Amino acid sequence: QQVEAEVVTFSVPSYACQRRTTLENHNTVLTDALSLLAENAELSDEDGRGVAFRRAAAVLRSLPEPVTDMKQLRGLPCLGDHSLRVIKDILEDGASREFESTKQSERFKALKVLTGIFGVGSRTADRWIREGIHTLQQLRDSGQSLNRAQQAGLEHYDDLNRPLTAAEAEAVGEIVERAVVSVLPGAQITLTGGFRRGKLTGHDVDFLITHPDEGREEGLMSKVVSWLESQGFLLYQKTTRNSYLESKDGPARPPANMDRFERCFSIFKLTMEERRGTEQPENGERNPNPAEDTLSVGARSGSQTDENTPPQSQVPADERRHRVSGEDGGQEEAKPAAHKPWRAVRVDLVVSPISQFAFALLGWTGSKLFERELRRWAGHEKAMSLSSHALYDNTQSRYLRATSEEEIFAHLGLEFIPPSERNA
Ligand code: TTP
Ligand code: MN
Ligand code: MN
Ligand code: MN
Repeated sequence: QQVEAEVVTFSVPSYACQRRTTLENHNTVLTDALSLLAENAELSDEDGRGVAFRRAAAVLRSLPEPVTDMKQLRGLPCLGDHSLRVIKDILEDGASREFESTKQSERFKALKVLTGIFGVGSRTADRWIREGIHTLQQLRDSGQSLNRAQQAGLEHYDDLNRPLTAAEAEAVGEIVERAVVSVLPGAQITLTGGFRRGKLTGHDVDFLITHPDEGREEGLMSKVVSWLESQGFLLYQKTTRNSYLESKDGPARPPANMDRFERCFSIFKLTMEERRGTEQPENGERNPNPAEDTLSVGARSGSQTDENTPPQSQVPADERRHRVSGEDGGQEEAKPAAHKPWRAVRVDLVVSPISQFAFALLGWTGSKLFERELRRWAGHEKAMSLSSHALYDNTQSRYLRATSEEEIFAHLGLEFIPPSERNA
């Protein structure tokens, strides 16, 4: 009992959207293990298990100090038997068999490599694995047909799997700003996603675009894309038009987790340019390695396949498909990446009418678990439906308006959590 009295215990609310989760993590060994098991579950189409591991990891991530003893976990939410077993193995034996064996498994490694291709989801990867394809080279040699997104993903694989820096995100932001200002003066662009949460690196850069006069944003995306294309900034783009207003069931209850904004999944070509004044070393010397120069105009991007990648089912049947040619692949790989004066960068653009802007901003800032928990809180605790478009109160049978994120949290009866504390 005395020992027990000395054990530090924690008190943590159940929903991630009730907690402040910064980037500081005192339990990385545990959260890395649970996150990998979550990823493996998600890649194996076991979403329920995936969410359970994600929630458990998020609880540990929110703790103010390292867990050293299982007793400290008493009373904590979201820790199921399976997660507790993994944590116990690590705390008491120094390692989790399940984590180690999953990480080393051929199947997991192949799923990671193949879904690391932009445009390839877990189902496609699974089909390829069943056909004996485990590596990029095997894919290239296989003659599998790839859609346009997958071709671009394979071609820019290394760039898109190399983390982006905040400076690179900023450089992309300047390009997007130039594009938006050129085609619609007065339009506003806001950084969303991980970089808005203060992450130091990311797999893509996410932007939300709007105009203070409702309706002026209509048709904006195609103009922005045309401008970017004309300036040579785009290696790939796929624009999906807004389907919110015209949908059969809308604008009644918004769907749980899909939004229907006009959006563009793209790959930018970010070129190395003169380093900007602010980033020059004090002695004014230039970085001898051009690959480390600040990218500012031309191309920058990077990312992996993610939720934003259109699911296979959404790829139009008429989309041009190409056979992978082993020879082409070989040539591509032979290119000396180190001397390439640009990099590919994944960029997501979303256009929202100003009336939905606060919801879009909240929905696109993440983290993904934070978003999921906000919707769960809204539904289970408040009888409301939250989407990136609107908040519907099922009890009052009406939409609740909001012009800021703060108002949305207030409608939901939640304390406001700033973006930097949404890193659940
Ligand atoms: P991501 O860009 O996938 O993730 P991230 O920016 O948090 O992290 P990373 O550094 O890996 O890029 O997603 C950003 C947010 O966009 C995330 O909260 C989920 C949200 N989002 C989608 O990804 N797809 C959608 O269809 C909708 C509606 C939102
Ligand atoms: Mn601390
Ligand atoms: Mn992102
Ligand atoms: Mn994104």
